[in-house]
Amino acid sequence: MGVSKVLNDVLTRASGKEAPEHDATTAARPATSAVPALPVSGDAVADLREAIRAKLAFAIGKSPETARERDWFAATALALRDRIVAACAASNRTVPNKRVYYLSLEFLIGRLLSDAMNNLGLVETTRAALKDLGVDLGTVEGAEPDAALGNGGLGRLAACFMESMASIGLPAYGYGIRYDHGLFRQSFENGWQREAPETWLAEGNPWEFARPDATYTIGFGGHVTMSMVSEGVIRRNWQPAETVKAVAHDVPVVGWKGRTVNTLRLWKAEAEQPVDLAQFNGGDHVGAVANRMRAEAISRVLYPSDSTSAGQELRLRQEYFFTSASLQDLVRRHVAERGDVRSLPDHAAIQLNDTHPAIAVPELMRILLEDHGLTWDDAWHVTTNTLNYTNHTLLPEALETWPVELMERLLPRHMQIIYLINWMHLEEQAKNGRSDAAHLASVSLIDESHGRRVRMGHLAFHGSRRVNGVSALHTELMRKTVFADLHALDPDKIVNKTNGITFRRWFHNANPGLTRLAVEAVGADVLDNPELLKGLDALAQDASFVERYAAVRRGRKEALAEIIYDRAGVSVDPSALFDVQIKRIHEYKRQLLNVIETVALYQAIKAEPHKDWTPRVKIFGGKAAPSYTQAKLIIKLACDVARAVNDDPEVADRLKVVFLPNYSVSLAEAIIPAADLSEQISTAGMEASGTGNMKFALNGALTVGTLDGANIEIRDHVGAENIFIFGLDAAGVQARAAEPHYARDAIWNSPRLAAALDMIASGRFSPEEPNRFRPLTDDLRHRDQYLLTVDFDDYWRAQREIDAAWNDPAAWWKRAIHNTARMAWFSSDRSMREYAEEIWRVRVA
Ligand code: 26W
Repeated sequence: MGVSKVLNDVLTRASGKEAPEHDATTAARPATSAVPALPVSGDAVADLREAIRAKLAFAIGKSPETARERDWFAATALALRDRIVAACAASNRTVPNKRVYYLSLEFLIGRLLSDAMNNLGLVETTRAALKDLGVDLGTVEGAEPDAALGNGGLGRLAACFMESMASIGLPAYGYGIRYDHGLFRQSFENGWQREAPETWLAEGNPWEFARPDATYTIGFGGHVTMSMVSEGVIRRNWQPAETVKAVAHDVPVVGWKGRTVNTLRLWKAEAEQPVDLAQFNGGDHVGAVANRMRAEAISRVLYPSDSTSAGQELRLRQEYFFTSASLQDLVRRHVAERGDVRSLPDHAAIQLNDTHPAIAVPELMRILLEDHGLTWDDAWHVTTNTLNYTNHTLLPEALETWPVELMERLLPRHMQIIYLINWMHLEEQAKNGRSDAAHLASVSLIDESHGRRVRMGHLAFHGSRRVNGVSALHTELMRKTVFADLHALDPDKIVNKTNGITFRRWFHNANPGLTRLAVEAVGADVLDNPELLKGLDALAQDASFVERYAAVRRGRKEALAEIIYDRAGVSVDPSALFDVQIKRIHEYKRQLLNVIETVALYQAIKAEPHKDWTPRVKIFGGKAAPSYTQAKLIIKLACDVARAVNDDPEVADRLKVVFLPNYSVSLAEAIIPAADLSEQISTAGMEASGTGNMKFALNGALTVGTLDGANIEIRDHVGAENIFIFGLDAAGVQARAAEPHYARDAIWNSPRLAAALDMIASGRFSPEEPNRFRPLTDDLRHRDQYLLTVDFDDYWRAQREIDAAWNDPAAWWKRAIHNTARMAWFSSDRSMREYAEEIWRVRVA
């Protein structure tokens, strides 16, 4: 791949005004327009045009006259996939010395077309080829459904890591589940969240290759037999009662400049027998496929809850299904290439994305013991030198535990192995003189305190060589809280790896205008090396640069205003301050704090309607887990407040409130470049890292945030004068939470907060059901687990400071530019290099 070609391509694309285009269900990508395009080779355009035409005819079976947008998308994707395969053949010529295997139950990928075009340097070529065919690239991009195979932060991180590994040339496989239905589609019915199934595969997936030759058998249930293999040596063998097939589906992941193509291998569950013919012939047509339905249920839907463990049998089946298939696959590859399974740690590093694949510990042991005949000690050595575990949350309700009884029934052999691992682990404690009951109870893999349950975090920790947190603060809290006792036994095991984001998606593709500006200012090498963004610091007060920076933002705000009008029916003024909170709805993320501040601001405007208020648009987006009643009520409150505020003529354009439905990766790509203010307001100590915070700051939004997760490191990088920090820090939260009546006292001391709560509780926003929001206000008055009341006044102070800052545009843009200039460290390329060096011990070119 010619480097200059890729640069030309990005340079051309990253220019000009973006016009929004979108279909009804997903956000469109910004399309460039009216740009004096750099010349793209006529041959390349003609070649691609003919390739797309051929795909449309021979793979889709459509003519240009009958093709729908979706058909053009599929034809374009197929034509580009051919190029990826060609690059892949080039990059896979030699067996790498060591591979990374990233096991994750979630990959929140979003759309792939712009990623693929950008990394292949074919955006302008594709645009020109489609134009020849009378088709607009932006429209084709808008026809791609999001691959929403994840809930939120953890799944999106896995997607960023996959792209970065390919871009820095790290040989890697991602392993996950090919869900038929990704994260549910959200709509609002009178402001109440409604969920509908998501159907991204309804018309197939042009990016994937089905690999029926890579199929494994996954067992469930049954019993364990014993046999004497030689004098005194007993081997145990699992005889599952039920088996399911895992069939590989590969999605190629092409890195920057097409250098490396890695594979995301997603497993689909299939029945061994598609139909019971005897039953069918006997007339029981439904019963004949019951077994098949039961097997296929495993890869049917993504569990829509992040941060609370569902604890259901189907979830455990999903976890074991994909973990076992992945381990069988990688062990088979290793043995085929290297002959001896004992050298696995030298050639493979496995990363467990949270505890969802923690069953890998006993499963790898089982494979090594039963299928490869290793001794226990050898198997344990291989396992604990190959596995690593990333923790993404310390919230107690999110820490996975499984009832021993369920594990014994579903995975009897694994339960035996876990007992043995635990027995040796506890024996070791006794040998070291630590046999006191409290210590043993704390480090045991089995929690005996409320029924007997397997602690998956402890299991993953004990079976791993390295365990990491995802921000400096989070890692520190891991050492001090949940894993304190395990940490003391092995103080080098926990390491920090602060999260990152891929700049290709979240800067170059999502914000081509700003990228073009950066390229013009500091040179095209910035596309390869984001550290060069530092050069923008010097331009933060250069009037002409500031003007262009502000113009790019203005263009994106106008585009977002159209989306807001289309989807929420609210008309907003692009010159107002766009204040954005987009993320999963969860009490600890404190969307409710933002809504209550909105109500207080509404009251203040009503009290002094002639004051010079800073015009604001409050933009919310995010999904609530379907069973999370309180989160759904917070959405309803935001919608009810929005209705009241937006309809109040006295408020007019000074305050608008919008809840955009069906938040997604592609919608985020449209919102983030248009944001002026980024809300990162979780209770300190509760957000492990956050990654949205990084996307906003990179794109030049200023952050209002607590000293939580990676916000702390963002402040360290952008400078305290370029971020608005408020509220208690993690230590302050811990201290205050121990005080009795902290919420009552905080409300008593804040007339503004009291008045806002009273207004909500009075039914002012829900006249048809005055007590609707009492569960929210009562909870704040009596419990307030997330210390919203305690932080309210300082949040209000910070927001008014922001109002004032907005009224000094030169100072505002200076801060924004410093944000963009100083965020390079948060590239996921940096995260992946750190993992490679310090966890995986694999060399990166
Ligand atoms: C078992 C149910 C369940 C499902 C998902 C529990 C917990 C999870 C995830 C660990 C929740 C999650 O997405 N955590 C987020 O991970 C991001 C990537 O590291 C962080 O940036 C976020 O702060 C963290 O909340």
